[in-house]
Amino acid sequence: MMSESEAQPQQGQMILTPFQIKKFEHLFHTLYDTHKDMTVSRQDFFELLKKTARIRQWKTGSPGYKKAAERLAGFWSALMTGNKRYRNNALQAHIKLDEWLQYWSDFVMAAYDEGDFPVKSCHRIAPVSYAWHTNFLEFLFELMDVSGDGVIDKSEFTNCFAEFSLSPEECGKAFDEMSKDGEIKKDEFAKLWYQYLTSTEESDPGNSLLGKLYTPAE
Ligand SMILES: [Ca+2]
Repeated sequence: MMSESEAQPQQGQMILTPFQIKKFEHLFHTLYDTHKDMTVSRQDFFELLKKTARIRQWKTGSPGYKKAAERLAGFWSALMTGNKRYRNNALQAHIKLDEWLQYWSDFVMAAYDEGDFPVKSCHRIAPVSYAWHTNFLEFLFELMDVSGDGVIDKSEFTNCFAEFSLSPEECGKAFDEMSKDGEIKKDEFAKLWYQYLTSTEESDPGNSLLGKLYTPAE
């Protein structure tokens, strides 16, 4: 019989199920690799800033734009710091898909350890902080809530994800699966993301967050 410590997966071990891998690939392609060069790089975060400015109609150099630029630069830097151990080349200034998946596999392991959102860090071998990601989700929520009433409605959701090439039909369908009352509150948004990032249950509503799952060409 294995002891508990022997049975536990270790950092660096791939624990994602095929369904979870599909979700993290979809996240990579939809929200992050907006340049479509199969890596996540600083360029993608510049692109995110442009999308942000368009969604909120912020002019370059306006206070909203400046704050968004600062926050996005912080997310990029924290992602690169946390992802360091997963990159083969220390000088590599971008993240490849396999490095991305291993990073998130350890995130999911930490999430299972903590059992709730926000997932703070993975302590199994060496600490990796995920605080940036919790802040990134807060950023996304605030970005979407154009009316500023503290909830996301269907048109706000659709307006935001149009920038990420999701069709209005796809957004409407995703929104209906996630919300019964026509709005998504901040705590509900966090819960949906937690499902997207960790759930192995295909029927969980959070899996609809980024529309239909991207299927790589066979
Ligand atoms: Ca709103």
